[in-house]
Amino acid sequence: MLKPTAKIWHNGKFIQWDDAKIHVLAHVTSYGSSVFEGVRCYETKSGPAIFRAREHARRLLDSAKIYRMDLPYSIDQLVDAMTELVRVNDLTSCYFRPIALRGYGDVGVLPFNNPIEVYIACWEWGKYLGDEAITQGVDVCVSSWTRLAPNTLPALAKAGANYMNSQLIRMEAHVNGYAEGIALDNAGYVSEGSGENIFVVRDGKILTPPLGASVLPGITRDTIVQIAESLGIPIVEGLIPREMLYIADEVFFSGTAVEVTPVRSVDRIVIGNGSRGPITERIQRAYFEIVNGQTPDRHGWLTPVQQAVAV
Ligand code: PPE
Repeated sequence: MLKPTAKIWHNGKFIQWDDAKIHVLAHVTSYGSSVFEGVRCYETKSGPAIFRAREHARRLLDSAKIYRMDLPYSIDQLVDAMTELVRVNDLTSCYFRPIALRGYGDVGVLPFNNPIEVYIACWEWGKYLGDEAITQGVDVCVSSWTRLAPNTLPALAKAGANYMNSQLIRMEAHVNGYAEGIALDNAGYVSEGSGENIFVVRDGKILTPPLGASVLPGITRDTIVQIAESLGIPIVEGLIPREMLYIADEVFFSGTAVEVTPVRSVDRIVIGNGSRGPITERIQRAYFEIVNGQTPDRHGWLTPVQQAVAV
Protein backbone atom coordinates (compact mmCIF):
# COMPACT_ATOMS: atom_id res chain seq x y z
CA MET A 1 0.00 0.00 0.00
CA LEU A 2 0.98 3.56 -0.70
CA LYS A 3 2.71 5.26 2.22
CA PRO A 4 1.57 8.90 2.42
CA THR A 5 4.03 11.75 2.89
CA ALA A 6 3.27 15.09 4.54
CA LYS A 7 2.85 17.35 1.52
CA ILE A 8 1.84 17.47 -2.11
CA TRP A 9 2.73 20.35 -4.45
CA HIS A 10 -0.33 21.98 -6.05
CA ASN A 11 -0.12 24.94 -8.47
CA GLY A 12 2.99 26.29 -6.77
CA LYS A 13 2.00 25.68 -3.14
CA PHE A 14 2.49 22.83 -0.72
CA ILE A 15 -0.74 21.34 0.60
CA GLN A 16 -1.49 18.51 2.99
CA TRP A 17 -1.50 15.02 1.46
CA ASP A 18 -5.18 14.54 2.41
CA ASP A 19 -6.20 17.87 0.88
CA ALA A 20 -5.06 16.92 -2.65
CA LYS A 21 -8.61 16.19 -3.83
CA ILE A 22 -10.60 16.89 -6.98
CA HIS A 23 -14.33 17.15 -7.64
CA VAL A 24 -16.10 14.13 -9.10
CA LEU A 25 -17.21 16.31 -12.01
CA ALA A 26 -13.67 17.44 -12.83
CA HIS A 27 -13.13 17.07 -16.58
CA VAL A 28 -10.51 14.38 -16.03
CA THR A 29 -12.86 11.86 -14.42
CA SER A 30 -15.27 11.65 -17.35
CA TYR A 31 -12.87 12.26 -20.21
CA GLY A 32 -9.43 11.10 -19.06
CA SER A 33 -7.92 14.54 -19.58
CA SER A 34 -4.64 14.28 -17.74
CA VAL A 35 -0.96 14.00 -18.54
CA PHE A 36 1.55 12.76 -16.02
CA GLU A 37 5.07 11.65 -15.24
CA GLY A 38 6.89 9.11 -13.12
CA VAL A 39 10.28 10.18 -11.80
CA ARG A 40 12.63 8.66 -9.25
CA CYS A 41 14.86 10.24 -6.65
CA TYR A 42 17.71 8.01 -5.49
CA GLU A 43 19.77 8.02 -2.33
CA THR A 44 23.40 8.76 -3.18
CA LYS A 45 26.40 9.27 -0.90
CA SER A 46 26.05 13.02 -1.34
CA GLY A 47 22.33 13.05 -0.54
CA PRO A 48 19.14 12.45 -2.52
CA ALA A 49 19.35 13.07 -6.27
CA ILE A 50 16.56 13.15 -8.85
CA PHE A 51 17.30 11.17 -11.99
CA ARG A 52 16.83 13.06 -15.28
CA ALA A 53 14.41 15.53 -13.70
CA ARG A 54 14.68 17.97 -16.61
CA GLU A 55 13.83 15.34 -19.22
CA HIS A 56 10.76 14.26 -17.24
CA ALA A 57 9.64 17.87 -16.81
CA ARG A 58 10.13 18.43 -20.53
CA ARG A 59 8.10 15.35 -21.41
CA LEU A 60 5.29 16.56 -19.14
CA LEU A 61 5.27 19.87 -21.03
CA ASP A 62 5.37 18.00 -24.35
CA SER A 63 2.44 15.78 -23.35
CA ALA A 64 0.48 18.87 -22.29
CA LYS A 65 1.25 20.66 -25.56
CA ILE A 66 -0.03 17.72 -27.62
CA TYR A 67 -3.34 18.02 -25.73
CA ARG A 68 -3.48 21.84 -26.01
CA MET A 69 -3.03 22.27 -22.28
CA ASP A 70 -1.07 25.40 -21.37
CA LEU A 71 0.93 24.66 -18.26
CA PRO A 72 2.05 27.88 -16.55
CA TYR A 73 5.34 26.33 -15.37
CA SER A 74 8.77 26.04 -16.96
CA ILE A 75 11.09 23.04 -16.82
CA ASP A 76 13.14 24.82 -14.15
CA GLN A 77 10.07 25.54 -12.03
CA LEU A 78 8.93 21.93 -12.20
CA VAL A 79 12.41 20.66 -11.31
CA ASP A 80 12.59 23.10 -8.39
CA ALA A 81 9.15 21.94 -7.21
CA MET A 82 10.36 18.33 -7.16
CA THR A 83 13.54 19.11 -5.25
CA GLU A 84 11.65 21.22 -2.70
CA LEU A 85 9.07 18.47 -2.28
CA VAL A 86 11.78 15.96 -1.33
CA ARG A 87 13.08 18.44 1.26
CA VAL A 88 9.65 19.31 2.63
CA ASN A 89 8.79 15.62 3.00
CA ASP A 90 12.23 14.84 4.40
CA LEU A 91 12.81 11.85 2.12
CA THR A 92 16.03 10.18 1.03
CA SER A 93 14.57 8.40 -1.96
CA CYS A 94 11.15 8.47 -3.60
CA TYR A 95 9.03 8.19 -6.71
CA PHE A 96 7.31 11.34 -7.98
CA ARG A 97 4.00 11.50 -9.77
CA PRO A 98 3.61 14.93 -11.42
CA ILE A 99 0.09 15.23 -12.88
CA ALA A 100 -1.53 17.98 -14.93
CA LEU A 101 -5.28 17.60 -15.29
CA ARG A 102 -8.32 19.46 -16.48
CA GLY A 103 -10.35 20.20 -13.39
CA TYR A 104 -13.79 21.30 -12.34
CA GLY A 105 -15.73 23.97 -14.23
CA ASP A 106 -17.84 22.77 -17.11
CA VAL A 107 -19.13 19.45 -18.39
CA GLY A 108 -18.77 18.48 -22.05
CA VAL A 109 -16.00 17.13 -24.21
CA LEU A 110 -14.60 20.55 -25.19
CA PRO A 111 -12.25 21.18 -22.27
CA PHE A 112 -11.38 24.85 -22.59
CA ASN A 113 -13.61 26.10 -19.76
CA ASN A 114 -12.00 23.84 -17.22
CA PRO A 115 -9.03 25.00 -15.18
CA ILE A 116 -5.72 23.18 -15.43
CA GLU A 117 -4.44 21.90 -12.13
CA VAL A 118 -0.86 20.77 -11.65
CA TYR A 119 0.07 18.46 -8.80
CA ILE A 120 3.28 16.74 -7.80
CA ALA A 121 3.09 13.98 -5.22
CA CYS A 122 5.88 11.71 -4.09
CA TRP A 123 6.28 8.70 -1.84
CA GLU A 124 8.68 5.86 -1.14
CA TRP A 125 8.19 3.16 -3.75
CA GLY A 126 10.04 -0.14 -3.96
CA LYS A 127 10.57 -2.53 -6.85
CA TYR A 128 7.80 -2.42 -9.45
CA LEU A 129 7.61 -6.07 -10.48
CA GLY A 130 8.75 -7.48 -7.13
CA ASP A 131 12.14 -7.65 -5.43
CA GLU A 132 13.31 -10.75 -7.26
CA ALA A 133 12.47 -9.45 -10.73
CA ILE A 134 15.70 -7.44 -11.03
CA THR A 135 17.93 -10.48 -10.63
CA GLN A 136 15.71 -13.41 -11.64
CA GLY A 137 13.70 -11.85 -14.44
CA VAL A 138 9.96 -12.04 -15.07
CA ASP A 139 7.60 -14.27 -17.04
CA VAL A 140 5.53 -12.33 -19.55
CA CYS A 141 3.07 -12.88 -22.38
CA VAL A 142 2.23 -11.18 -25.64
CA SER A 143 -1.06 -9.38 -25.08
CA SER A 144 -4.19 -10.00 -27.08
CA TRP A 145 -4.68 -6.21 -26.84
CA THR A 146 -3.03 -3.95 -29.41
CA ARG A 147 -1.13 -0.82 -28.41
CA LEU A 148 -2.67 2.55 -29.32
CA ALA A 149 -2.79 2.86 -33.09
CA PRO A 150 -1.33 6.02 -34.64
CA ASN A 151 -4.08 8.56 -35.21
CA THR A 152 -6.02 7.31 -32.20
CA LEU A 153 -4.30 8.32 -28.97
CA PRO A 154 -0.84 9.82 -29.52
CA ALA A 155 1.79 7.54 -27.98
CA LEU A 156 4.38 10.29 -27.52
CA ALA A 157 2.13 11.89 -24.89
CA LYS A 158 2.10 10.26 -21.48
CA ALA A 159 -1.62 10.76 -21.01
CA GLY A 160 -3.79 9.21 -18.33
CA ALA A 161 -6.19 7.91 -20.98
CA ASN A 162 -3.44 5.79 -22.58
CA TYR A 163 -3.38 3.77 -19.41
CA MET A 164 -6.83 2.35 -20.03
CA ASN A 165 -5.08 0.41 -22.80
CA SER A 166 -2.22 -0.39 -20.41
CA GLN A 167 -4.72 -1.62 -17.82
CA LEU A 168 -6.30 -4.05 -20.30
CA ILE A 169 -2.84 -5.42 -21.08
CA ARG A 170 -1.74 -5.62 -17.47
CA MET A 171 -4.98 -7.14 -16.12
CA GLU A 172 -5.08 -9.81 -18.81
CA ALA A 173 -1.44 -10.74 -18.09
CA HIS A 174 -2.09 -10.80 -14.35
CA VAL A 175 -5.17 -13.02 -14.39
CA ASN A 176 -3.33 -15.45 -16.66
CA GLY A 177 -0.42 -15.68 -14.24
CA TYR A 178 2.13 -13.44 -15.99
CA ALA A 179 4.04 -10.52 -14.47
CA GLU A 180 3.45 -8.29 -17.50
CA GLY A 181 2.06 -8.21 -21.05
CA ILE A 182 3.82 -7.03 -24.18
CA ALA A 183 1.59 -5.25 -26.68
CA LEU A 184 2.09 -5.37 -30.42
CA ASP A 185 1.49 -2.24 -32.46
CA ASN A 186 -1.29 -1.80 -34.97
CA ALA A 187 0.84 -3.44 -37.69
CA GLY A 188 1.70 -6.44 -35.51
CA TYR A 189 5.25 -5.47 -34.51
CA VAL A 190 6.46 -5.46 -30.91
CA SER A 191 5.58 -2.17 -29.20
CA GLU A 192 6.06 -2.12 -25.42
CA GLY A 193 4.84 -3.38 -22.06
CA SER A 194 1.93 -1.81 -20.19
CA GLY A 195 4.36 0.42 -18.32
CA GLU A 196 7.79 -0.14 -19.81
CA ASN A 197 9.84 -0.09 -23.01
CA ILE A 198 11.34 -3.30 -24.33
CA PHE A 199 14.74 -4.39 -25.64
CA VAL A 200 15.79 -7.58 -27.41
CA VAL A 201 19.36 -8.90 -27.60
CA ARG A 202 20.54 -11.25 -30.31
CA ASP A 203 24.11 -12.05 -31.33
CA GLY A 204 25.50 -9.32 -29.10
CA LYS A 205 23.36 -6.56 -30.59
CA ILE A 206 20.50 -4.74 -28.87
CA LEU A 207 17.32 -3.87 -30.71
CA THR A 208 14.41 -1.70 -29.50
CA PRO A 209 11.23 -0.62 -31.32
CA PRO A 210 11.26 2.84 -32.96
CA LEU A 211 8.97 5.65 -31.77
CA GLY A 212 6.71 4.90 -34.76
CA ALA A 213 5.77 1.57 -33.15
CA SER A 214 3.45 3.37 -30.69
CA VAL A 215 5.95 3.45 -27.82
CA LEU A 216 6.35 6.04 -25.12
CA PRO A 217 9.64 7.90 -25.64
CA GLY A 218 11.04 6.46 -22.43
CA ILE A 219 13.68 8.38 -20.56
CA THR A 220 15.14 5.11 -19.29
CA ARG A 221 15.08 3.88 -22.90
CA ASP A 222 17.17 6.87 -23.90
CA THR A 223 19.49 6.28 -20.94
CA ILE A 224 20.00 2.67 -22.04
CA VAL A 225 20.83 3.71 -25.59
CA GLN A 226 23.50 6.04 -24.20
CA ILE A 227 24.82 3.41 -21.76
CA ALA A 228 25.07 0.79 -24.53
CA GLU A 229 26.93 3.22 -26.77
CA SER A 230 29.37 4.06 -23.99
CA LEU A 231 29.96 0.34 -23.32
CA GLY A 232 30.51 -0.28 -27.03
CA ILE A 233 27.47 -2.58 -27.32
CA PRO A 234 25.74 -2.10 -30.72
CA ILE A 235 22.19 -0.78 -30.27
CA VAL A 236 19.66 0.09 -32.96
CA GLU A 237 16.01 1.02 -33.26
CA GLY A 238 14.09 -1.26 -35.58
CA LEU A 239 10.80 -3.05 -36.08
CA ILE A 240 10.70 -6.27 -34.07
CA PRO A 241 8.49 -9.12 -35.28
CA ARG A 242 6.74 -10.96 -32.43
CA GLU A 243 8.66 -14.19 -32.98
CA MET A 244 11.97 -12.36 -32.53
CA LEU A 245 11.07 -12.29 -28.84
CA TYR A 246 11.02 -16.08 -28.72
CA ILE A 247 14.40 -16.58 -30.41
CA ALA A 248 16.16 -13.71 -28.64
CA ASP A 249 19.23 -14.40 -26.49
CA GLU A 250 17.97 -11.85 -23.96
CA VAL A 251 14.93 -9.62 -23.48
CA PHE A 252 14.61 -6.85 -20.91
CA PHE A 253 12.27 -4.04 -19.91
CA SER A 254 13.15 -0.45 -19.05
CA GLY A 255 11.26 2.24 -17.21
CA THR A 256 11.49 4.59 -14.28
CA ALA A 257 9.46 2.26 -12.10
CA VAL A 258 10.79 -1.05 -13.46
CA GLU A 259 14.36 0.28 -13.93
CA VAL A 260 16.10 -2.48 -15.95
CA THR A 261 14.29 -5.79 -15.50
CA PRO A 262 15.15 -9.01 -17.34
CA VAL A 263 12.44 -11.07 -19.05
CA ARG A 264 13.06 -14.79 -18.65
CA SER A 265 10.16 -16.18 -20.67
CA VAL A 266 7.61 -14.97 -23.20
CA ASP A 267 4.41 -17.00 -23.67
CA ARG A 268 6.14 -19.76 -21.63
CA ILE A 269 8.95 -19.96 -24.16
CA VAL A 270 12.24 -19.71 -22.27
CA ILE A 271 14.47 -16.82 -23.38
CA GLY A 272 18.19 -17.69 -23.58
CA ASN A 273 19.12 -19.70 -20.51
CA GLY A 274 16.03 -18.59 -18.58
CA SER A 275 17.72 -16.06 -16.34
CA ARG A 276 19.30 -12.61 -16.55
CA GLY A 277 21.58 -12.52 -19.60
CA PRO A 278 25.12 -11.04 -19.65
CA ILE A 279 24.30 -7.93 -21.68
CA THR A 280 21.23 -7.20 -19.56
CA GLU A 281 23.43 -7.53 -16.48
CA ARG A 282 26.05 -5.11 -17.84
CA ILE A 283 23.42 -2.53 -18.77
CA GLN A 284 21.66 -2.99 -15.43
CA ARG A 285 24.88 -2.58 -13.44
CA ALA A 286 25.83 0.58 -15.36
CA TYR A 287 22.31 1.95 -14.86
CA PHE A 288 22.32 1.41 -11.10
CA GLU A 289 25.83 2.89 -10.78
CA ILE A 290 24.64 6.02 -12.55
CA VAL A 291 21.34 6.49 -10.67
CA ASN A 292 22.94 5.72 -7.31
CA GLY A 293 25.71 8.23 -7.98
CA GLN A 294 28.48 5.60 -7.87
CA THR A 295 30.00 6.73 -11.16
CA PRO A 296 30.75 10.34 -12.12
CA ASP A 297 27.65 12.06 -13.55
CA ARG A 298 29.14 12.75 -17.00
CA HIS A 299 25.79 13.66 -18.50
CA GLY A 300 24.43 15.91 -15.75
CA TRP A 301 21.57 13.49 -15.16
CA LEU A 302 21.38 13.84 -11.38
CA THR A 303 19.75 16.85 -9.73
CA PRO A 304 20.99 16.97 -6.14
CA VAL A 305 18.51 17.75 -3.38
CA GLN A 306 20.18 19.93 -0.79
CA GLN A 307 18.92 18.80 2.58
CA ALA A 308 18.09 21.45 5.16
CA VAL A 309 21.00 21.93 7.56
CA ALA A 310 19.96 21.30 11.15
CA VAL A 311 20.38 24.40 13.36
N1 PPE B 1 6.13 2.82 -21.72
C1 PPE B 1 5.07 3.02 -20.92
C2 PPE B 1 3.72 2.67 -21.43
C3 PPE B 1 5.25 3.55 -19.65
O1 PPE B 1 4.20 3.76 -18.87
C4 PPE B 1 6.56 3.86 -19.20
C5 PPE B 1 6.77 4.43 -17.84
C6 PPE B 1 7.65 3.62 -20.06
C7 PPE B 1 7.39 3.11 -21.32
C8 PPE B 1 9.06 3.96 -19.67
O2 PPE B 1 9.27 5.35 -19.63
P1 PPE B 1 10.35 6.01 -18.68
O3 PPE B 1 9.88 5.87 -17.30
O4 PPE B 1 10.44 7.41 -19.14
O5 PPE B 1 11.62 5.27 -18.91
N2 PPE B 1 5.86 4.02 -16.85
C9 PPE B 1 5.80 4.74 -15.63
C10 PPE B 1 4.57 4.47 -14.82
C11 PPE B 1 4.26 3.07 -14.50
C12 PPE B 1 3.07 2.95 -13.58
O6 PPE B 1 2.70 1.82 -13.31
O7 PPE B 1 2.52 3.95 -13.11
C13 PPE B 1 7.08 4.61 -14.82
O8 PPE B 1 7.87 3.71 -15.08
O9 PPE B 1 7.31 5.43 -13.95
